[in-house]
Amino acid sequence: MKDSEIYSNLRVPQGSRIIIRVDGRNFSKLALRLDLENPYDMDFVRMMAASCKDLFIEFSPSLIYTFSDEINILLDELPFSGRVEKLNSVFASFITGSFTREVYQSERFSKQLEKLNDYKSISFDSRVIPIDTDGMMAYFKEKQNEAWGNCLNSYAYWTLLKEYGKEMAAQLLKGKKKQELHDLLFKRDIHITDAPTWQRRGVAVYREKITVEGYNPIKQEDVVSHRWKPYVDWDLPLFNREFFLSKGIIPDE
Ligand SMILES: Nc1nc2c(ncn2[C@@H]2O[C@H](COP(=O)(O)OP(=O)(O)OP(=O)(O)O)[C@@H](O)[C@H]2O)c(=O)[nH]1
Ligand SMILES: [Mg+2]
Repeated sequence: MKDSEIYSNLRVPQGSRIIIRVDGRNFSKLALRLDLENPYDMDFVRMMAASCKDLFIEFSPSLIYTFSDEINILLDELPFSGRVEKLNSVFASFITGSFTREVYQSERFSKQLEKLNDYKSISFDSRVIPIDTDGMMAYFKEKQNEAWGNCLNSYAYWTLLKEYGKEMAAQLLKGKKKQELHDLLFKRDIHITDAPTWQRRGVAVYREKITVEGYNPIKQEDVVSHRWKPYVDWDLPLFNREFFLSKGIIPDE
C-alpha cells in the first residue's frame, strides 16, 4: 500500500529555506456570512494574527507575514524532514484549526455561525516554495506591495460602490494603476496614505529580543538576561534588507 503513496517522499531540496503560503478557501463568501466590515475588519485581522502567533509558537519560523486571507511563513529549520505533503497538510490544517477556534471563541462571530449554512467549514489551502535569501527578500517585498495594491483597490471599490453600484464600480476600476486609484480617492477626500499601517502593509510575527531583569538570591545581585519572544507587529516598516537584518532573519555579513 505504501508503494502507492508516490508523493510521500517528495522533499524540499536539502539546505533550502522555504516559504509556506496558506490561503483561506472562499473567504469572500465567509466574509459575507460573517458580516465583515468593508474594506477592512480589524476583528478578522486580529483572528488571523492570533492564528499566526499560535503557529509561530508551535513551529518557530523566522517570520510570518499576513494580509487579507493569506499567511506567508518563512522556515529555516524544516519540520518533517522537509516532506512536502506533510508540510502542506499540517500547516493548512493547523491554521484551519486555530482560526476556527478563534471564530468560535469570538462573541461577535460565534453569533454569526448559524448563518454559515452554505459555507460548511473553514479551510485553507497551502503550497511550499523553496527559496534562497535574495529570492526570499524579493518575495516578501512583492507580497507587501500586493497588500498595498489590495488596500488601494478595496478602498476605491467600496467608495465607488456607494456612488455607482457594484457593476459600474468594478467596470470603472478595471486596469487602473496605483497612482490613478490614489488620485481617485484623494479627490473624494480619502487620504489613503493615512490609513492604518496594518491595512497598507499587513501584519507580521517575528522574534523580538526582550530584556528581563531579575535577582540572583545565591549571589545576592541583580541580573539582566535576554529572551526571545514572538512579537506581533501591526506597524510594519517597508520590508527591506535593513528590516531582515535587524530582526535576525538574515545574518550580518
Ligand atoms: N470584508 C472583508 N473581507 C475580507 C477581509 N480580508 C479578506 N477578506 C476577503 O477575503 C478575500 C480573499 O481573496 P481571495 O483569496 O482571492 O478569494 P477567496 O474567496 O478566498 O477565493 P480562494 O482563495 O480562491 O478560495 C477578499 O476578496 C475578501 O472578500 C476584510 O478585512 N474584510
Ligand atoms: Mg482565499
